[in-house]
Amino acid sequence: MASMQVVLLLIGPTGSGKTRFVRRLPGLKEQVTEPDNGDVYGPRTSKCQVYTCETGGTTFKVIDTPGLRDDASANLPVLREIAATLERNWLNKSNPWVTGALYFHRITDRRITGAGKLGLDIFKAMVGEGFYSRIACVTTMWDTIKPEKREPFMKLSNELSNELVNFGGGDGLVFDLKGHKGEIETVLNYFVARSRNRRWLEFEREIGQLGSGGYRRTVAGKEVVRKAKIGLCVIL
Ligand SMILES: Nc1nc2c(ncn2[C@@H]2O[C@H](COP(=O)(O)OP(=O)(O)OP(=O)(O)O)[C@@H](O)[C@H]2O)c(=O)[nH]1
Ligand SMILES: [Mg+2]
Repeated sequence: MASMQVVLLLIGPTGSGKTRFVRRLPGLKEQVTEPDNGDVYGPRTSKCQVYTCETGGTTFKVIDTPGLRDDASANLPVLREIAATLERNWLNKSNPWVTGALYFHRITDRRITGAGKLGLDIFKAMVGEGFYSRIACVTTMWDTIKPEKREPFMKLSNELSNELVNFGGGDGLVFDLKGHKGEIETVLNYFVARSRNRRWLEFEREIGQLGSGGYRRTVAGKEVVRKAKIGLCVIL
């Protein structure tokens, strides 16, 4: 039997730790060339990058994406880039490529508001209901909080889990990354069993039909345009 391939899409606000997650992948084949200058707030990844890693007999393709932004309209180029990457890397358009999706959130942001909430809404729109059993959240920055001060942050992690469950996100699994050895493998392994059957990520299915140029007409594209209009109304 051919060894199985798990393809994971990383989505989340800028600075939420997607590229750092990639850096920690076990058995990573490519080098992460982006510098990590430790600046939590500046945007860094501007192009999607597909990384390969092999662990436990499974090949993982991990798609690092540009971060989502507070300003809704700034997310359209992000969707365009993801759409183009999906289209470029597909082996066969009648078969989905992406088998799982992860939403990243910096736990130190506390509330799931602003870019966090907007990001989660875009994520929901991208994955679609049929894919809910193949998503999970990752929370980062735990190592910056003293263990005795973590309790309020645990509540936030539960809130995020409830958000996932509320929109039907499988078991609402949230991986709190605390810097422990083996925690990245745990995240990867979660998706191995879940990747067996064919399931379409909504955004991928739509791009298959519309072509990557049709990204604005996807559910996620429409959601971003709607949010951008609301944002403009609030400013006016
Ligand atoms: N201490 C600590 N720093 C982190 C953690 N996650 C991310 N960072 C740092 O925060 C900064 C932003 O992290 P990135 O991984 O580049 O964030 P990103 O989600 O890829 O951001 P974009 O590429 O803009 O979307 C980097 O300097 C990381 O080293 C974490 O869990 N702990
Ligand atoms: Mg990045």
